[in-house]
Amino acid sequence: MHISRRNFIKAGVLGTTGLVLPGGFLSLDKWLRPVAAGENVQEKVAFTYHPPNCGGRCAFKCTTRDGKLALIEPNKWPDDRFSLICLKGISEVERVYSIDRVQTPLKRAGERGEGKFVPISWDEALDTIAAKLKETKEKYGGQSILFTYSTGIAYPLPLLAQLLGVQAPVEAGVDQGLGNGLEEGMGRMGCEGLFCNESLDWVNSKTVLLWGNNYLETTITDAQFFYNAKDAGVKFIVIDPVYTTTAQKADQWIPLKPGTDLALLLAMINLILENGWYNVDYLAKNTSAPFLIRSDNQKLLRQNDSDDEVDQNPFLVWDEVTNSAKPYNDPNVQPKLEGEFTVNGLKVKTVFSALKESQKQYTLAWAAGITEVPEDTIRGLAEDYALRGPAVLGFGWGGTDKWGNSDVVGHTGVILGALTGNIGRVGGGVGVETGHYAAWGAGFGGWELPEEFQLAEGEMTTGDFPKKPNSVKVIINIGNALQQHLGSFEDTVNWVKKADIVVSIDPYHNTSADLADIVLPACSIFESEYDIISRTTSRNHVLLRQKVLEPLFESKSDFQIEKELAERLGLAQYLPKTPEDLVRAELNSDDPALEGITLDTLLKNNCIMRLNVPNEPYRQFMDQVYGTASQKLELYYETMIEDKQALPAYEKPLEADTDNPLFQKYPLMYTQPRTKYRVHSQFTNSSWISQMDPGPRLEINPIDAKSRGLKNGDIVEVFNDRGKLKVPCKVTEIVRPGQVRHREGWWSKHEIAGNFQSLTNNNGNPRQYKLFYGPVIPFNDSLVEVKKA
Ligand SMILES: Nc1nc2c(c(=O)[nH]1)N[C@H]1C(S)=C(S)[C@@H](COP(=O)(O)OP(=O)(O)OC[C@H]3O[C@@H](n4cnc5c(=O)[nH]c(N)nc54)[C@H](O)[C@@H]3O)O[C@H]1N2
Ligand SMILES: Nc1nc2c(c(=O)[nH]1)N[C@H]1C(S)=C(S)[C@@H](COP(=O)(O)OP(=O)(O)OC[C@H]3O[C@@H](n4cnc5c(=O)[nH]c(N)nc54)[C@H](O)[C@@H]3O)O[C@H]1N2
Ligand code: SF4
Ligand SMILES: [Mo]
Repeated sequence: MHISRRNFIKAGVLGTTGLVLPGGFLSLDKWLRPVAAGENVQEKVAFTYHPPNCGGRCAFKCTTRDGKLALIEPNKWPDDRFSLICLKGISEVERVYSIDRVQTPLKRAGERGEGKFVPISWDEALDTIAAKLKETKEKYGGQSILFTYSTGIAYPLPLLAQLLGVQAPVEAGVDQGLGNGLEEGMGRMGCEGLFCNESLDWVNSKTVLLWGNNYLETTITDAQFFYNAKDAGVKFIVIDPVYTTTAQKADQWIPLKPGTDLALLLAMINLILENGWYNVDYLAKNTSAPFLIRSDNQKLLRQNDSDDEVDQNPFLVWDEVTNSAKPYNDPNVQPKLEGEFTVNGLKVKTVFSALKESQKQYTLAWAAGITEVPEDTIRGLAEDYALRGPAVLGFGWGGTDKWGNSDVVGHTGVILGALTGNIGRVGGGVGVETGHYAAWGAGFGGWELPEEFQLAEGEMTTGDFPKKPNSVKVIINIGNALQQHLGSFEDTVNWVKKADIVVSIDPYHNTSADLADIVLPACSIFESEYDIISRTTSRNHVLLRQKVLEPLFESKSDFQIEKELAERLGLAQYLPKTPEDLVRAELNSDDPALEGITLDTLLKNNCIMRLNVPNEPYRQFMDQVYGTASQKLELYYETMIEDKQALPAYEKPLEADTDNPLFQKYPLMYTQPRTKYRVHSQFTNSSWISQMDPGPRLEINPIDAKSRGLKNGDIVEVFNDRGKLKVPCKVTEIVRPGQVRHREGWWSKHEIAGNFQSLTNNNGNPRQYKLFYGPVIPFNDSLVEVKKA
């Protein structure tokens, strides 16, 4: 039987033709009819959490009636402030039965991307995949197989990938641009160098800068902490080109030209330096500001010229007492913050002096010209940040992270926090402050595989695969990693088409599934063959996921799919037998934060317990011990000397820059932020939510609309050399002249033509290869033009 994707959908929407279900036909209207409570109705309650990558992990109390999901309510957290749910969570009651569910294993019947499939049995699907994995591994080695995982999936453990020794990069290429710059200075300590203080701490601040951060939509169930702090008199300043939901509720909105944040941040640094608004004690005690830069090679001066570790070969500082160079960690030393000195005939100067010199050029007038923010506003921003008391520099991830100069933006954050002493401070914090990620954590156990099983070395970041020659012949796509994740849709499609076989494992038949040869129906988060599904940690709590529903249609859980593949490959004996075994292994840990938290106590406590962590909000680096070589906050990045970024220097965007010759052809900057209505590409298919969210649209300023003869609702073509997109436009002053906005996540079938990724830049900054996470995909660093379609 041939089921074309289009007919499949039509059948469902009209509700006239039945859907193919195991054991017969069931029409959609009957399936969706809610089951009311009643004497003969079997009602059950189970607890779970919501895992999509909004980061929230809301805890759900789910009621089923006669095996159908009837009600989702917030579960009660020990810290009751988190007992919330958003509209996306509530909408799961309907979305779980969405017409977009993949119902049976499917095999491609037409061209790749055409969307024609025929149903096949699980045995045929898994036999085919297992045989291909075996054959490819034997012929071409482990690197020829790529397992990709989307963010926030239930069972993201690459155990089978590891058993097979294949490539499995987890999420490389997104959310790491700022981190490249922040963690170089703060160190890699779990994520302490990446995330700000928990927003529960905002009430202790005086000023909170939400920088390219639409917190009220992207951290929606923590919005209360924004309002609590506001009620306590905290000043909120939003720096965003768009008049966002968060900007509308803040005390001040500073709109700037997209991609020019670096100029604003550098001018703030310069103002703080020029006016002496910095904290001398903090700089001398906790940072590398007194370290000495050698005039010969620009490296930091150390005790000797060897490559020995810092404890053998410490950095030197200039000691005020002895007037000589001394190890920075000598307890008697009183380091000078400023000055030029001669050590063994070599001229050196302090990092702080070099910083002062290098930042002088970033004047108010210069920054105002670049950012289009008035000089007075920039001055006010720097004053508020430096002088009003504890201040937060809370970056989002959808703004400055998604530009070619994101690492330098992160670096300026480290410098600003160091100058003002706002890192490791109650009411302070510098880093990412979105998606509920800043919280106390714990050290969990895990499932140990024998030593001989190791992942193959990753060839490149996920973002690079579409553009660079690589060994990949088999792509196992667990969740919608490709269509949604990566920039430049056409590059992604061209790359995927070169593979020998592509497998999509997802509950929903999205755009990526259409690019696959075999599509496997994964269980939704509510379903499993097992009573216990998984565990997670969020917002200082441990949460457990129970089975709520039996697997719908012919779906199988990710765990089961992995297990059945492993069985065919003779590897199943190494895997946990059930997800419960895995959860028990994870909870088996010496970490005092987990004391008393076992599977049994979790079950007794409705699947949610607070970690044994302090009652204080999580705050970064309160001990002022950093994960860097010197354990200090390091301001000078030796890895970046050749790139002239050892101290932060202005760098234009890669593409979306008015001086770029391409700007003459494509004069609009293309921004693709998230929305409260979706989590990336998820919930596009929630019919409840679509009653509020009218669908894809391109937002354009009245000035740009007028000059192109566009009026509200016109269908426009958005285009650049990478591709095009056809979509209705909305004329609105929310976006600046020179900028257009399309919320990310819509699937190709929701657009009139094209895909929102058809236009996005996937050429990362080559400089970032030197940095820990490699280049970030600069989605926002994209130019387009718009015309009436
Ligand atoms: N243009 C542009 N692109 C971007 C960004 C941008 O700003 N602009 N942002 C980037 C960022 S920051 C991120 S984090 C990524 C997010 O990119 P993705 O992580 O790819 O985003 P999602 O749409 O959340 O994808 C989740 C997919 O996994 C499936 N899924 C959910 N749960 C399960 C499960 O339990 N099992 C299986 N098998 N599948 C499951 C869902 O159905 C969905 O198809 O996108 C990046 N892409
Ligand atoms: N509801 C919901 N919540 C989510 C997610 C989701 O998909 N849906 N995804 C989660 C994930 S994976 C992430 S990464 C986070 C992201 O969390 P946020 O960073 O809050 O995400 P966005 O709203 O995409 O981007 C923030 C803002 O950056 C602005 N921006 C764009 N370009 C620039 C620029 O050049 N300069 C400045 N200053 N601002 C700019 C945009 O206008 C936008 O308002 O959200 C998480 N939370
Ligand atoms: S989408 Fe996020 S905020 Fe909404 S219910 Fe789910 S976890 Fe909570
Ligand atoms: Mo993200």
